[in-house]
This record gives sequence, C-alpha cells and structure tokens, in this order.
Amino acid sequence: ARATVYGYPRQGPNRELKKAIEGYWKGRVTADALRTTAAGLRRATWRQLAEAGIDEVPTGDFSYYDHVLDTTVMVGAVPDRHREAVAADPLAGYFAMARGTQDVAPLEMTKWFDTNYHYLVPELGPDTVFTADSAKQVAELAEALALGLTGRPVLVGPVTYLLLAKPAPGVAAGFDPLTLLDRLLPVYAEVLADLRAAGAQWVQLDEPALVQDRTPAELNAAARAYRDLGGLTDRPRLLVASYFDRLGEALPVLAGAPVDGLALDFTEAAAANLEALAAVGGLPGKRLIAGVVNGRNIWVNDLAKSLSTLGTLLGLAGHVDVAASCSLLHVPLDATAERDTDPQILRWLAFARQKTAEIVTLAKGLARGTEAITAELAANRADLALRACSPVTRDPAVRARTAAVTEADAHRCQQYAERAAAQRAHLGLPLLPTTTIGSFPQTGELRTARADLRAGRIGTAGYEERIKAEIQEVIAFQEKAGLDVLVHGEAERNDMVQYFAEQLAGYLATQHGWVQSYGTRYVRPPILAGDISRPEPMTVRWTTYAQSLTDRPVKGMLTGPVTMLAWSFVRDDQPLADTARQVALALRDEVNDLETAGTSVIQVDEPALRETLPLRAADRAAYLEWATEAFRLTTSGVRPDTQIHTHMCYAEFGDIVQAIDDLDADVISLEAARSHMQVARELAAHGYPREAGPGVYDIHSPRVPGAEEAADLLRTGLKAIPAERLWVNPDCGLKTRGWPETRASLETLVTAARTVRAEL
Ligand code: THG
Ligand code: ZN
Repeated sequence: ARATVYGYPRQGPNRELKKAIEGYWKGRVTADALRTTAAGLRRATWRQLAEAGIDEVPTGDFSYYDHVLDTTVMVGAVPDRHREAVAADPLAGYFAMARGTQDVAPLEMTKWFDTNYHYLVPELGPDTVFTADSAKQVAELAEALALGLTGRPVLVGPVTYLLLAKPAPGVAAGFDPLTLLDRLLPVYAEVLADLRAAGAQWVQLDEPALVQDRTPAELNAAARAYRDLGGLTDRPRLLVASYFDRLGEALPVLAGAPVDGLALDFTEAAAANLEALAAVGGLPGKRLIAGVVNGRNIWVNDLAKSLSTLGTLLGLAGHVDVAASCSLLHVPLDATAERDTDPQILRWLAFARQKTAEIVTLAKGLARGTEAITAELAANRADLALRACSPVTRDPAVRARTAAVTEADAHRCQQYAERAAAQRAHLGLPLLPTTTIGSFPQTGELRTARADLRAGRIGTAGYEERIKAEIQEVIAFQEKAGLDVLVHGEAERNDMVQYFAEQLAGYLATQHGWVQSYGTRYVRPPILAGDISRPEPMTVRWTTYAQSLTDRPVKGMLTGPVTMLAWSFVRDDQPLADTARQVALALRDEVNDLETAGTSVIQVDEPALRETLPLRAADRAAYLEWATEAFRLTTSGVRPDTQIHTHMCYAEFGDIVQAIDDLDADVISLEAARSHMQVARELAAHGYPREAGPGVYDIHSPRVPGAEEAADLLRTGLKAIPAERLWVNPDCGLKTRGWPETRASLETLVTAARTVRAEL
C-alpha cells in the first residue's frame, strides 16, 4: 500500500506566498522573485512529504491564485476581454483574470463545493475554442522528478471543469457548457500525452462534481469522457478522484470506465461508498485510493477504525492505497505551531502535517499488519480516550441544558401579526424605517489600536476608550443623517465569528491556523473543540453604551449559530445539530441579556445559511431543519415587543425561501441592489409574511448611489412588499468601506426613504 495526498496548503509556514504575490501586485517584488519564492515553497513541501514517508507526491496542485483558474489557462479558455493582457504578460494577465483591472472585470468567484475555498468560475460559450497549454503541469512535474520523487500530476477533470463553468457574458443563459465536452476532451488528451512524455506514470483527474446529484445526461457525459480518455493509447495511467461526499450513481459509471484507478472518500461517505463499491463487484485489477483521513477537519484520525475500513477494502480492489479524503488545502499547515494551545488539546488536533503522518502510518499498517504500528495505535487510542472524557468535550451543565430543550423553546410565544403590533407600539418607527446592517468602516486606526493592545503598547482601558470614542462618532453620525434604527458600528470586532469564538467556552482559537479562502486571502477558523457555553455577556457593554448616547433604538448585533458553525472547524464526535444547539443556547443567553439591558431590536446574522446547504438534495431537509431550529432557539426567548432581525448576504435565495420563512425573524435584510430587488420579488412570490429590507445600496463598490436611483429601487421594492413591511437599508455591512462614501451613501438612503414616504 502506498501513501499519498492530493494537494497541500500553498501558502508556506509564514504565508510567504501571500506576501510575495501581494508584493508583486504592488510592484515591490519582481516576477522572477515571485517565481523563485513559489518554486522554493513547492520544493519544501515535496521534501517534507517525502521525508514523512509519502510515496507519491502531488504535482500541479500549486497555484498563484486558484487551481480552477489554472485549468482555464491549461485548456486555453481565457475570456476574450483578458486575451490581450494574457498575451502581453502571462503572469500579469493571469492576475487580471483573477482580480480585474481598471478596465476589465475579473472572473466571477464562488464557493468550491461546500468548503470555504472560493474558485474563479470559467466563462464558456458556443464559440469557445480550447487549446492545450500543459506548460505549468509539465514544469511542476519536472521539478518533483528532479528531486528524485514520484510525482502524480493532479488536474481538475474535464466533466467537473464544465459543470463548474457558466455561460460567458453575452451568451444565452440557457447555454450548457457540458455541450463543449467533445471539444474539450482532445485538449485533455494532449495534456495527458505531454505529461506522459514528461515522465508521469499516473495522472489524477479530480471529479468532485460527480458527488453531487447528476442528471442521466451528465452521467452519460462522464461515461463518455472516461471511455474516450481511457481509450487513448498515449497516456499515463488514469486515476479519477472524487471527494466531499459519496459517489452514488456515478460510481458504477466510473467503475465501468477503462481507467486504472478511483479515489473515493471514506470519511463521512464511507458507508455509502463501501456499499456502492460492493454492489458493482469492487474494482478488480484496479487501484483504489481510500480517503480515510478527513481532509476537511482538524481532528486526529481514529487509526483503528480507518485500518478496519482499509481491511474491508482490500477485498474490493486490485490494489489499495491510503490518502486524505480530499486535498489538504482545506486545513491549516501544522498543529505544532500552536504553542499557546493546551498541550492536552493539541494531542487531539491534526493539521496537514499531522494528517500526512497518519496517512503514512495507515499505509504501513495496511501493508505490514497492525504489529508494524503498535506504538502509533496505542498512542492514538490514548489521545482519543482523553478527548472523549475531557471536561472540555463533556460539560454536564451544557449537556443537561441541551437535553432539556423543548419544542416551545424554539418558538416565539406569539404569532408574527401580534408581535408586529406590539413592536410597532413599542418602537414607534415611521413607515419605510431606515437602518444599516451593523458594521461601520474598520479604519486603520481601529486595527492599529487592536494591534497595540495585543502587543501591550496600550492597556485595556486605553483600548476601550478608543472604541468608545468610535461608538460616539458612529452614533452622532447616524442621528445627524436621520437613520431610524441605529447600530454601535462593531468597532471592537476583529471578525464576526472570531470575536464570539474568543469569548465562548469550548471554542479554541489558533495562532497560525490559516486556511486559504480565495487568492491571497486567508481565514483562521476557530475550532469548536468542546461543549459550548457563555461565561459572561459578550456584547451587552458596547450596545448599552451606544444606547446611552441616543434616544433612538440601537440594534444589538450577533452572529447566528449556523454561521458560527459554517466558518469554524466543527466537532466530529457529535452530530452538527447538537453543536448548533449548544451554540444557539449560548447565543440565546446573549439575546436575553441584551433585552434585559433595554435593547428592543436585536439582529442575529446568518450569512452562511445558504452556503452550508448539503451537496445532495436528499440531505438538505435535515440540515435546514436543525439550522432553522438553532436560529429560532437563539431568538425565541424574547418578549413579543422585542424585534428580531436577521441578515443574509449573496443573492441566490430561491431554493431556501421556505427556510428563510421558517426562521420566523420579524425583519430580514438581504442583498438586492445589483439584482434590482430580485429577492423582493422572490420573497413576495413565496408569500413571505414578515418585514424585509432588500438592500438599496451595493456596499461592494465604492460608488455612491444617487438619491433618485435609491428611491427607484424602493419603488420597485414596494411593488413586491407593502409599505408596512418594507425596510430601507444597504446590502451588507460597511466595514470594508471608507468613511466618505459611507457618509454620502447613508445620507442618500435617508433622503430616498423620505422621498418615497412622502409619496405614500
Ligand atoms: N469571517 C469568517 N469567515 C468567512 C468570512 C468572514 N468566510 C467566508 C467569507 N467571509 C470569506 N471572505 C474573506 C474576506 C476577507 C478575508 C478573508 C476571507 C481577508 N483575510 C485577511 C488576509 O488574508 O489578509 C486576514 C484577516 C485577518 O487578519 O484575520 O481579508 O467574514 N470567519
Ligand atoms: Zn451581508
């Protein structure tokens, strides 16, 4: 049995890649220096993998920005608007596709399946002409071979590439990129021949799109693709890789194709994949790579359990190798860098480097029997036992409280109509009330103040004075601008998830646990390590301080339980629903304390509700059930006259309108400016019965809308939502904006609201 991985974090131990790329963008680093840094990082990674005992290293998984964009370059599908720039300077042109320039828009970016990685969406049309450019793949393979290693090029497969694409601008929306398959396959054939000539024995084609629900036509396309590529004579051996879920109906398709091996996910999808594999009679004579080490979480593997799965698989394939379930891109680099973490807890954690060691151990155990890894198995058993009975993972008070939750706890005690009347009387707001989403500009001074606090240059008192001064300014501005429901501006928050994670017991923050979100942007997701509780109020101080400065209502601002889970590493030792319920109860305490402290409007943001939707439709109802319950559990402990708001970003709400309704929030604000109030029409078509604020100002752009433009958007909104239920707000929070455009836009927004009010 061989040990392998499909991909590795690209950034380097100190995010050297980010620094080099951003330096190149600013003109401080030359293209050559950037290339040298990148090659050094690749070499260091391969050496480390080889020293750890990985038999076959991945190549071509490295990227300056995104591996889907690299595939676009490999198949020559550069959009027309970028051709000139790419021809003039390939590296600068590459970044122009990723980020746009003054004159040309970038490719659209979206989530890579259900991970927190984002890729650049290929733009294709009936006129797309593919041409092979295997230079990057060939060069990186050569680098690994030059180190004396066995390299396995990893490519995005042709079916997944087309399924991830969208019609190019100007192409009819009904255009199906999959119709280009026959044109694309010869290009893949050429790349495969080049890689074989360069010395590749195996090439991996990643087809994660096949773990999603697929139509018979799409499955046929996959069958055709791998019949054609498998039928080539001048090619390396082909490994088709799937991950993130079960292969389902695509498994018989790939098992029957003339390819040499399959890679399957045996973590959460283990049972389904095992069953489906047995049902097709296994993969006799073929290579099976078993992804038994979870590539998406940060927990140590249960080695004994994985060995048992591997043992079962031995009877089902010609040859079984061991890997992580997916690329290790989605986990941080090295847990031993976390020097501030409790050493007990550190033993439960496995980042990319630790997962690599687990894979090697399992391959050894599979090849030579458990006797060969007795010490590793014993240590692993001890670590797992410590985790299972640690007071961190088992807090009896939290467990008793979650067990006692009743149906009634997750429901407001009055129907919306009665609540709305009570809230109207209590708040006394005008028609078309104006508000913001919560955050105000995070200025350089605020970030400096936080850095000064961390470095000990200022004390807590000095820092808090700084935050209070900012709150005073934010409140004074909103009063002057004439907004109706004010916010404190969130000056004290570094990140909407991290801020709460740092204050909740059971959550763990990392020092160096960076994971790529997109391009050179990284996040450090906190870890839901144990049972969650709230030792003390987290936001009440700042909200009540802001309220003390004004007679208008100040909205309390919290991050919702689903988003707390979506942007953290979650536990693997209990159902997500249980973790969500614990977080919800902790947040419920905060909601209730805000109300007790005199807050009449409380917003619980759930921007990630839509993005955590499971890949398979069959799994969605169960997810939406616990997700909406967790939100209601957070927000249902308040009086009828306390108004609950929520907020969601991004535009595709169509498939979760019912879930949005099930949140039972009194008011929801949504992104809508760019789509001209499309969501308002979608809500109306669904019969959404409560209040909504489709955004009238696109915060992703520094452009200030005109008052008449904003008023027009409001009039459009009024066609879908009656005046009694329509709010006026921007699309999203303002933390990434500067003060000048924030001031101007909010003044415009109030003017527009007043204009349209006068027309009613
Ligand atoms: N918070 C958290 N997770 C998120 C988002 C968030 N995941 C999804 C989405 N938003 C990701 N978007 C971004 C946007 C900006 C950055 C990262 C992810 C970013 N990162 C800084 C960088 O890499 O330079 C680092 C910031 C820091 O120092 O913490 O700019 O809003 N939790
Ligand atoms: Zn938003």
